[in-house]
Amino acid sequence: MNAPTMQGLNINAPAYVKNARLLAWVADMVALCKPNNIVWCDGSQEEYDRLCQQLVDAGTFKKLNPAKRADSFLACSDPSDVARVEDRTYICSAQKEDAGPTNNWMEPAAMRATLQPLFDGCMKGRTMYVVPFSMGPLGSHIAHIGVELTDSAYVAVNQKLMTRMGKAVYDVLGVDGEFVPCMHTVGAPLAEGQKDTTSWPCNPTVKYIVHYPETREIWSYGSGYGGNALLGKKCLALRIASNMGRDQGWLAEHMLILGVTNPQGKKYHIAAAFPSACGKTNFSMLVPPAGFDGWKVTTIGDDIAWIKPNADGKMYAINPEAGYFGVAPGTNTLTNPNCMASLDKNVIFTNVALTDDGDVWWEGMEKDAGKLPEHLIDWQGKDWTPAIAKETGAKAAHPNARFTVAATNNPALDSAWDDPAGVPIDAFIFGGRRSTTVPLVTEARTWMEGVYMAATMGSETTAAAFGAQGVVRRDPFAMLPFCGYNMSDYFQHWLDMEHKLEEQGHTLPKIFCVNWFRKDEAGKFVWPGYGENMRVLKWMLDRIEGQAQGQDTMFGVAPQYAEITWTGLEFNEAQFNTVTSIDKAAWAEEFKSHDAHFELLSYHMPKELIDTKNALEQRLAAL
Ligand code: OXD
Ligand code: MN
Repeated sequence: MNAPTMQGLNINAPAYVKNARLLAWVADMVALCKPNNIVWCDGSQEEYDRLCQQLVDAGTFKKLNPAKRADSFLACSDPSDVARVEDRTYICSAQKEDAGPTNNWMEPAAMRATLQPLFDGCMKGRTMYVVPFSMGPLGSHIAHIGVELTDSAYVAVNQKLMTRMGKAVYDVLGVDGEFVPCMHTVGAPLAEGQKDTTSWPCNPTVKYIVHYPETREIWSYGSGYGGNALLGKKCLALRIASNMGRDQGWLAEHMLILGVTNPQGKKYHIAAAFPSACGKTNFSMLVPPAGFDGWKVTTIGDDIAWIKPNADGKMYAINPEAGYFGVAPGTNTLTNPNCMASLDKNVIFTNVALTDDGDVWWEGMEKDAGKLPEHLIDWQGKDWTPAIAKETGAKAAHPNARFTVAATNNPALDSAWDDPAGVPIDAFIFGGRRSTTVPLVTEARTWMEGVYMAATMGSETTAAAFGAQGVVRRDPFAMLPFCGYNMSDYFQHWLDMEHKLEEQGHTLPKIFCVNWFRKDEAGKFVWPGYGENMRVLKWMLDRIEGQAQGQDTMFGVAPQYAEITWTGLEFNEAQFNTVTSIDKAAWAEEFKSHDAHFELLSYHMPKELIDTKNALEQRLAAL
């Protein structure tokens, strides 16, 4: 099809697309964006293969050596387009207060007026892909549908791996079903006859990631990377869904979901929130260590959970996604063997390095090989050798380099991962990256205390993600960049959940706070982490079963040394104290910093959280 046809507004919808609102919206967006062509994605393997080949022909994808990595590709982005752009991300609620102080805001009409000229003709010379997807198992009462219109074939193929994408979505959508419209453009229109001069078109200077919470719309301009462009993930499944959850009485959370089965065959489900770059994928694929024969950990999700109360008195969670968009650097068979096994075939890699034999490489893989490779092509297409790296500090892979892979590649995938009913949650875990202060694990004495722990959670920034290193960034519930409304109202939503659910006879999940990252005076991590986190997980299950007494501390109930299963690990009581002790002076400073955090969030801050802080401070004073 060519330009005149599109201008004639024949959108060529397949007969099986019957949703009137969808058809009208696509017609409007074609009129606005003026693509040369429209492709209605059906989600088939044939279509995936065709689009991947097209991306190879365009130079966006490099096909990897099939003997090393079957059916896999490497894409390298524009160096200006390598991560989510939080400073360009907006929640455009009607009232500024409803976006809150942690979100960028612009009045909706003003934002629409800003975006209109940018989207006008933004797809000239390009194809518009119509990408229908279900966040969550198709037809699940917890799931929601989105439709992304994008001018990026890279986005279309990533969405095939990351979501339940394709024709079957239209059956669920029917004639009048609801969907979230997700508009995406790389923001690089081509003039008549002009060809791309780059294999990663994007707009190097203008980027907008915009959410209208009241009308549940997403408009993304200028970036082709990750959460900026794969709009089902952070934009729909967190920012828009958190609004839906608030209005409809459920939770949309930045949480992994795992199953853990004990040797007697009893299974538990845990949902755990950690800020970006704190090892969520590793924890969700944990391999139990020595001393845990007969234990099994299985993955339901690695990043996002949608959790709804159920009539049986439990909260049920689904993973709205169907794949993993994980950070590659640091991943190896020591840190995450299940993940490495997931990456054998059918993977899209972005911004990792290319080996001379057509495979991929990233920092951390030398731990498996026992040595660095002699030569690579780095993510920017330059030669890389250990000598160059030593001299210039150049990284072969970008620190935010990613793999996109379907969940079904994961050898530890939970058998219920795609169950439309979801899985019942026994406990929530909240954890940040803190080299001091926050202990290895404590259990909140009450729901309120758990909400306090989550609301004040912080993480030390890593150079890779946020610039300055080692600064504590408060990241409440690990939702700072993802909560689609005022953060204090979100705290209130969590607090209200307790009362509503108790009235309905619910047993609420326990809440735990963890910190795998405490360091000793020499600056070395004390807790071994990774698979060894199983020891902490087991203590939590013992608490659920009433089999561990714990000990009361200022910040919740902590394990006694003897309550942790130490078989297979040398970790003495002194080391245990290093990761569990409560430093009075450090905590006094910590509470001051909670004050500043609550001050920032003072509009609608629940009074109960301030009272909880005062009560904890009194406990500290009494130490
Ligand atoms: C992610 C993130 O990519 O949290 O999951 O940044
Ligand atoms: Mn995440």
